[in-house]
Amino acid sequence: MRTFSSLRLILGDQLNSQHSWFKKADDNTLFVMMEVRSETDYVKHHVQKVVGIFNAMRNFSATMSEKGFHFYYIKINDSDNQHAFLSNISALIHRFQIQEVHYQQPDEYRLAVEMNQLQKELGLPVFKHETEHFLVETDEIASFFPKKGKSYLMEAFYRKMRLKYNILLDGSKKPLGGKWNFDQENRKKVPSQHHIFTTSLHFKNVTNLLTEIQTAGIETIGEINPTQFSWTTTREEALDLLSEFVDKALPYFGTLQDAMTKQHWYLYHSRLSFALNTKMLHPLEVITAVEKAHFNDPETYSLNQVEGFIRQILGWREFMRGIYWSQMPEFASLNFFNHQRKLPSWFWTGKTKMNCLHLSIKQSLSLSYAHHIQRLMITGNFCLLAGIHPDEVDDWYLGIYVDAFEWVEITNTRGMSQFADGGIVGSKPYVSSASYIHKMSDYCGTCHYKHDKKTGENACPFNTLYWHFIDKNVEKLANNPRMSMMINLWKKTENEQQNAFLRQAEYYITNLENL
Ligand code: FAD
Ligand code: DLZ
Ligand code: SF4
Repeated sequence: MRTFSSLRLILGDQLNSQHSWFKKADDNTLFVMMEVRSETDYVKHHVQKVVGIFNAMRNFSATMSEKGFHFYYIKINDSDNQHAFLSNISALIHRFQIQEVHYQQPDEYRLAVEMNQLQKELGLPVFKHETEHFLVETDEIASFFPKKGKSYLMEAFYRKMRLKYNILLDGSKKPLGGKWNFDQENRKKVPSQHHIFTTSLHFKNVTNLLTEIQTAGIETIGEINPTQFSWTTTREEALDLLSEFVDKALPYFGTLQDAMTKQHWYLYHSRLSFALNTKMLHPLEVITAVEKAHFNDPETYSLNQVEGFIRQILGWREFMRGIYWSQMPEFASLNFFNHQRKLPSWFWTGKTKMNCLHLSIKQSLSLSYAHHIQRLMITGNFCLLAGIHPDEVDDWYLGIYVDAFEWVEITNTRGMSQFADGGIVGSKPYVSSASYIHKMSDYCGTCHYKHDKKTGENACPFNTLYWHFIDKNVEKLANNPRMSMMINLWKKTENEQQNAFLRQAEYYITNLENL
């Protein structure tokens, strides 16, 4: 009977072939991966997310096995699968006479707690390791984010990270171009004559895997075309996408980063989040590829495109992880505005007359993807203005997006988008009326509602829900300097008009299902 002295567990989002565990193959170590119901069922995931993760996990196990590492892979329908990490590991310890267990720090609090129990439950030495993925080490987080409940400024964090990794700096450690941030140049709508020339989709057939998932009875949301699955599920595919992104999309990324259009679902966005979050790609290799493009050809890859992109990964992504680990578990139940409403059922069908929501939700259901501004300023903006309970909003986001893992989902959703943390992540609530959506998209033109109408029939709901939100939260937002202009404007609005706005908003709120 074959034995191994140590077992190394690899979770579905730990597909890091560059990890020091894989420097050299040895015959005493058994790497273990498993498809388990405890992970497929903690939220109802989009079907493409489950397929994507299983497909990427299987590819990883196969590639590393070819390189000589011993892998034990438990598939979803294997008869000995006990569908939980602990019980599957226990069985393997017995079977292979394992003497010690190793795991990499999980990215989710829920699993970190579970893993902390392993030693006690297994009665064997258990060792925790870094994932070697993030740019702030786990034990460095406390120095960047020392206090619970405190507000943090992403911009200050980002500058420290630029200095730490020497990114886009000149010889005297000053930011290239004399500015840390080029956001002012990055708020353009898609120009009317613009021809979109971006990355392409590369399809693969996942029909057999989908059948296995269906046979297992896993409940999912959303749609899939199994012969045209487009998410990258190997490191090679992810590297190809990165290189195509740099060639084709990066030259426009910054300028059109906030734009929304019916013409194209990802526009100049990279679609790299799934590969990054499952660790097939390292954030620094993405950042350096982008920085290098600027150094080699600063005209094509101007600073505003490149800095805008790098900030998302070196800044926002690491910032969100730092917030997550410094604020959990309390963060998961924050509800600053005490919002209590349920999500309208059309969040699972896209059947609403509000065109921006219809398009963004439909796209999310069919592709398991929406870009940042669709997530923040369409669905997120609506949920905040409509007073939806942050738990409901979190569950929806955690389930629907292929890149959704709690550390980056909850900080973006409950924090940045719902301001349920009262301002730990962001310095003001991201709310807007229809004017922002009309300015940044081509959604309003064919909408049932009129973007420039505030009251009466067909008035865009965003317009009065916005003022209703301000009115309801005047006290809560009174000390927020970034909200004072809007609060003052509201206070100066004549009573009669205020009442008309509030009546219209109340009507919409009581009829959320029918919007
Ligand atoms: P690009 O626009 O090409 O950006 C490049 C990369 O930057 C992304 O791949 C991502 O790794 C990183 N990035 C960009 N913005 C953020 C951000 N705000 N926080 C962290 N990383 C960022 N991102 C997730 O990875 N998982 C989530 O579950 C998630 N949930 C979100 C929920 C809400 C309400 C909002 C407003 C944003 C959320 N984001 C999430 C952030 C962002 O929307 C996605 O990272 C992005 O849309 C992924 O698509 P992309 O790879 O094409 O991104
Ligand atoms: C999201 C997910 C799903 C759907 N299934 C699995 C699985 O069967 N096995 C696994 O190891 N991981 C899965 N994952 C990803 C995990 O939930 C992920 O490791 C945690 O969310 C930690 O970030
Ligand atoms: Fe959305 Fe209002 Fe524009 Fe319609 S009019 S697309 S509901 S912002």
